[in-house]
Amino acid sequence: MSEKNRKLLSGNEAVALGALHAGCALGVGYPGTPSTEILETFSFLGGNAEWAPNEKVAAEVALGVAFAESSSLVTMKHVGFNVAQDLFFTAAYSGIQGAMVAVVADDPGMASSQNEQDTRSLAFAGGLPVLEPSDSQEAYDFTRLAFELSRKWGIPFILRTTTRIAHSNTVVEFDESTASKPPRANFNRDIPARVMVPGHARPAHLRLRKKLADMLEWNENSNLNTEIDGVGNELGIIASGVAAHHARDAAPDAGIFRVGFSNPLPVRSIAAFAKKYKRCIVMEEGDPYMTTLLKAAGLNIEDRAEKWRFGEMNVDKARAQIAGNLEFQMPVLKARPPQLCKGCPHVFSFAPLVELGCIVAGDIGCYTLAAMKPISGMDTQICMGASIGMGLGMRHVLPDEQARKVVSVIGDSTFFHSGLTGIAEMVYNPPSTGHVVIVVDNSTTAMTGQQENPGTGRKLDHSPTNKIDILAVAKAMGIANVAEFNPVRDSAKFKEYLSEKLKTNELTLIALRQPCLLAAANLAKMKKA
Ligand SMILES: Cc1ncc(C[n+]2csc(CCOP(=O)(O)OP(=O)(O)O)c2C)c(N)n1
Ligand code: SF4
Repeated sequence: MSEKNRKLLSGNEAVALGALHAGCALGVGYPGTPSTEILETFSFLGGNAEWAPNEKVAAEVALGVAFAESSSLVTMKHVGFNVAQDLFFTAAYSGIQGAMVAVVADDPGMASSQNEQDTRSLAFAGGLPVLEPSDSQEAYDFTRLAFELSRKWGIPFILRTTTRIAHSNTVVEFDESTASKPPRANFNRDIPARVMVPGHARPAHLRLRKKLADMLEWNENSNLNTEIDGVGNELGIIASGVAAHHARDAAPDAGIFRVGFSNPLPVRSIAAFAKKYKRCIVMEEGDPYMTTLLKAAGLNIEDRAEKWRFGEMNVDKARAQIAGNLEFQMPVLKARPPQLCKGCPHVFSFAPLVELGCIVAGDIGCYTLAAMKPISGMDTQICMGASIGMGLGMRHVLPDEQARKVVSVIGDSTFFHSGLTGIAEMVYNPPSTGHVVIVVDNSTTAMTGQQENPGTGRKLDHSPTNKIDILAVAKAMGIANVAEFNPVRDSAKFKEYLSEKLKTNELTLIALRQPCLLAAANLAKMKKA
């Protein structure tokens, strides 16, 4: 192996390289920590990559590529998988003619997310096969394999990573001479396979279950799952992802069964492993996914205490689980609470809302930090795009005086992600007191590291493209009043306009436009170029 084929890569970089070498024709996704760097790296390495407005659209584009016999990568964070779920559950039925790999990055411990759901549980419900790499080498190898297996079985494959896998650097060995070119695309008409009306979907569901059964047989003998013999027969640990390495460090003498292909779970092989040990436990980040399935299959493994489902895994936690030490506490890092940057335009956008005593139905982005002290200017935040619907719900039921104080605040990227349908609801079912939506447009997707979006007029690689005008869209959809202010320079004018519109029963959308401070220099450079 030559030196140039060994690189220190993060899991995300390894996935990007794996996709490139697998001959991926198009990478598409929506940013979200800890998955964002995958597509950026894929593009940097020369791959064809694009940001979609949201994860569902990204998955739709990727499915189109796979229907056309080519190969696609789609990336998202765990909550993005919820957005795309409608497509995935039925794409598992229809199957594909090419290859489609979805990388879904989970965030156990919620370093930068609103929940810590486990993608494996959702994939299991949808009948979607899951691979789980445990380091960057496996992130590279499993990505390449996922493309092969997806094409072999004719189904989208999920590559589930977690924060440590995505962001830790480990050595990756690869052989560039084995890299494939993107396959030639072709479309063959097969209406019953791809038009999922009930008459076609019923046999498609049977086909999916048969495919999963066949895949399970294949997985029982696959080398994606590895077994390390223990010293003696006291303890056996069944583990996946990064937890497998922590298990090995915490109990070097234990036997380890590392699961790399976790849906369909190779229960028979695991049962044979478990039989060799007096005591068997399961170590996994997130839900007791494997624990539940293995116990349901009658394996003699220990119950996993509820405590171990919260947060990330590390060696100390692995030791505590082995010892059954329920008193164990993960050390709390003394970090400064997150704050908006000094001089951030969002600070200026929220000041008038606080002064006017608004009830703010908020959304997700840098501006969510306006909920923190000293601004304390946001009252709700649940998931992307929810600000508009939640604001409307409150307007519908609150007494007149309170209803007139409700505004929805949403960022520019979030507006295109899932705010447009909220606007449709607002026009279709307007509250009797009207409503006001404020789009805090800082010309970028700041929270995840300054990605482009359909409102910036630039593509993923920052080259120019069509730009969607938020005010024109709102006007075209039927919002009576649209206006634009600079929140820093026109603060007084904005406040006056807002307070006037809150008194009417009309629908209003206000765009507050001032670039993110951190992005300003880049934006100026791109404008000049
Ligand atoms: C479904 C989903 N996808 C992705 C994310 C990650 N994420 C949170 S906010 C955000 C976009 C923020 O951009 P914008 O609305 O423009 O606000 P800004 O951060 O620029 O203020 C993203 C991608 C998420 N929380 N949920
Ligand atoms: S990154 Fe930009 S949008 Fe986010 S807090 Fe800093 S200045 Fe504001």
